[in-house]
Amino acid sequence: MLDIQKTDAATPATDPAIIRREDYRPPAWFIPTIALDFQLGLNQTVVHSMLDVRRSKSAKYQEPLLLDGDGLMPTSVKVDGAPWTDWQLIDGNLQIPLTGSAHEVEITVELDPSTNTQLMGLYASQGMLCTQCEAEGFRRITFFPDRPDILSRYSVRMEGDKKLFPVLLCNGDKVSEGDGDNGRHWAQWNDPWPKPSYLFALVAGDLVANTDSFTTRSGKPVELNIWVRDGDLPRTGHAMQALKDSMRWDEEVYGREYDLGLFNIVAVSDFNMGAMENKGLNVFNSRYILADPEVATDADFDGIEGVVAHEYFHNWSGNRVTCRDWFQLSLKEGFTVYRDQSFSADMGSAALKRIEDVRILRAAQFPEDAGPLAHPIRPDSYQEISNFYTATVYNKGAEVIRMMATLLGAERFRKGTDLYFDRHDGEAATCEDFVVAMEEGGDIDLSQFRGWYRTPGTPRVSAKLSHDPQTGTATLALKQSLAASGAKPEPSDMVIPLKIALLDPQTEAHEGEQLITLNRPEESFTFEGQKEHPILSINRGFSAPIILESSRTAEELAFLSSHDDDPFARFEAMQQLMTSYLLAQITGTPADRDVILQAVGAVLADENIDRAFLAELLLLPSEAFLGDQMVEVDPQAIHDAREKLRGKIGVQFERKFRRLYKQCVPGEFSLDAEARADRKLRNVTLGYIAASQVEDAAELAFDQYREANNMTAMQGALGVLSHMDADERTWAFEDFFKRFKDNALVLDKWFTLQAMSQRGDTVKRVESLAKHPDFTLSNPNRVRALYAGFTNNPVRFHDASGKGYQMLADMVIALDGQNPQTAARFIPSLGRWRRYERGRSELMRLALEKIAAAPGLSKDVSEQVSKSLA
Ligand code: 0A1
Ligand code: ZN
Repeated sequence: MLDIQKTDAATPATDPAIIRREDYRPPAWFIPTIALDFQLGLNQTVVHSMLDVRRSKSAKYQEPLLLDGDGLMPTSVKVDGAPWTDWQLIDGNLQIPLTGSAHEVEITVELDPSTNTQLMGLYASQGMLCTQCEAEGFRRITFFPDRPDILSRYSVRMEGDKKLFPVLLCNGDKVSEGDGDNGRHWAQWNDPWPKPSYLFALVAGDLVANTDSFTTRSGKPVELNIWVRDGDLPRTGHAMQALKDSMRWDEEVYGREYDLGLFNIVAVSDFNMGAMENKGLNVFNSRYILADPEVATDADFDGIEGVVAHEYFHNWSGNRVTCRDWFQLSLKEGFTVYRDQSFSADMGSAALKRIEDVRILRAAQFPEDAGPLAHPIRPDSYQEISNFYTATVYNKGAEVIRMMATLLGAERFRKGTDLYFDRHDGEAATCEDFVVAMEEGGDIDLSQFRGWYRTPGTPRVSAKLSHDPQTGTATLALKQSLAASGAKPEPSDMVIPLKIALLDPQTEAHEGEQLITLNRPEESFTFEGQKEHPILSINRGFSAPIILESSRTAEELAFLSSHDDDPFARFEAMQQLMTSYLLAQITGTPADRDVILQAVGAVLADENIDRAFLAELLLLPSEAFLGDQMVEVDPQAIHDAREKLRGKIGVQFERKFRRLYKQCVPGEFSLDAEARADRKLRNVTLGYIAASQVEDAAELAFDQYREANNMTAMQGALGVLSHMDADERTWAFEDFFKRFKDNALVLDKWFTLQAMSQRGDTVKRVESLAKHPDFTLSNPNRVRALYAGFTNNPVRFHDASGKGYQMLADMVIALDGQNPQTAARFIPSLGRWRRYERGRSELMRLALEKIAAAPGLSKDVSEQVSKSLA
């Protein structure tokens, strides 16, 4: 019987279903194998699936077979070879009442990839076809129980026009191929490893490959391909090197080998996220593959290395051991981010990498954890899972794994991960499984530590060090507290591992770093043999993701900024020193600027300092970070205070900055640490020279732009020029556009740099850039280039007129009709409205209300908006 109850799965915005972690039930049916046939076309693709369905022995009831579907209509259904009419569509899902315990179910559907603007499921991008299935995209390709705890063996036949799609790729190994009729050809792919549907991928297009090989440590050869469009091939070398380095690193550090004879990566221009770890066929946003010095900055090169590694590492942490349900997302993501961070630290400078990781955590995760969208790294409920690919699940998740690694030490941590991989290989596991493996492998009790999995919010730790000269005892008094979003902090009992050292103010040395663990609301630690009041170095290496409130004086922080031997703590001391001063300035409290100038002078005079590290030490805390420290944010006041200090530092050390600027003159381009450090310091010093308002600043920046042989220098110069009112700015931006208008990734930078300008006319400029012929809502990279650039520009996005908020709201409403996932990612920048001063707060709320009132909102946007307004 054909009974179509509802084909349009649009959920009413008022009553979206809430999915809860506690409601998890094991599947009633399993699908051990699936055979798929794709007749590919850009406007019409016919998908035929053959499912071997088995009723679970533990299923209590005679449950019908329920297959998820999203926007699909079957054109044919067969059961055990016979046409079958006893099915219904319920909310887009296909229900088939079956009586036996094993059946063969065949379903045919037709898709139009060219109209798939959500970029989930099978879609067309620049003439090629590709898929994105995580988290729930497979149900847009065929009817299937689209949940990660159903693991199936896939065999896939794909057929299409040989001219349009000369390359046909899928997961696993290509077992056969051949020519068909009418200029068509086909390929048969089998993946020997059972996998959840979210790891399925298919690509068909006119692509060329950078081909290389890798021999695993047990001697198995692996063919490596990076597939790109013709012309992009010369820009794939860095990604290939990163892939080979990752493969070797995972063998050496985690004992994990690759498990297929082929590893394919495909770069696509239209992609909602960074990349996707589909088994044996990673699909990447081209931004994380393509690089050469002319078009990519050093940060872009690092991004490529990190993301290539991340996706590769998922082969074990995600694919071989996958997630039972989406509440466990941090099981694969937190762990894999921790793994890619460790890899990048090993490939380059561990100190710089840690500073960068913490910067990202503070910029993206801390605000999330303090706002209306806060959630634990293992959430308890969601409406739309796409909204939970967050900095909390990824980056705080990584910090939680890092803390376990710290508590266990390298050797026991490795025992824990070995046990985890061996015990759960081929399974869909939970975060709890991971913690149990750590406990057993590492011989440790993590009962209390589990608090990190269920508690949202960033813990605050106050630290006070006192000293008794009579007994030579130093006492460190620690207190911890936590706040639910917006509420007052309450005492808490998280397990907080703190690396500390006590520095002797005379010798500038200490007697060794110690790991102390705070696991009560309040606790004191005593240290003997301290003749003088020592200087406290705490949370070294950022050993715990907390907010530290210490009673250290400006002089002590200045001392640490020169003498702490832990690079992160040294950097942190300088940041803290600058932050305290700026916050005092903003709120009109007296504060000593000289101590900062002396600290900056001291690091500038340090002969032994690494240039890249010096550049980090010189950077002022960001405006967003300063705002996060305030009860009521006034973006203009923050901007003014920060610019004033920048100007003062610029003037005070102008000669020194000019000297350094000259010393950092680039030679032939190289990616080695020295050359990169020079590029970094050169850009930072240029920024300070410009901040000192000297007459030749624009000329200097323009010269740097013109003479640059690499994008790091170009972007640095443009960044400085972008804020100026000078002809050089106009010339440089015009020239840049002309030069790079055909390179989408570089053109993205052109949009971003202008959206990030501090100039008073930026709101207007963004408005006109949104109408630029090269702007489109159809390409997520371009949308992010303009609007994420703009929302990351605190002083201009928060223009007192509220125009910036309105522009963003209008864009979100327009984009939501096309690509809800990407649209929803812009809500958090308005969602922090409660933190702003009254005028802006009200305008931000009104912008959210406007979005909330728009008809036909997606589940993605409505979840984020309603939570933000609640
Ligand atoms: N698992 C990927 C992230 C990812 C998630 C969802 C996507 O849908 C558009 C795409 C990618 C990772 O962590 O790399
Ligand atoms: Zn990931």
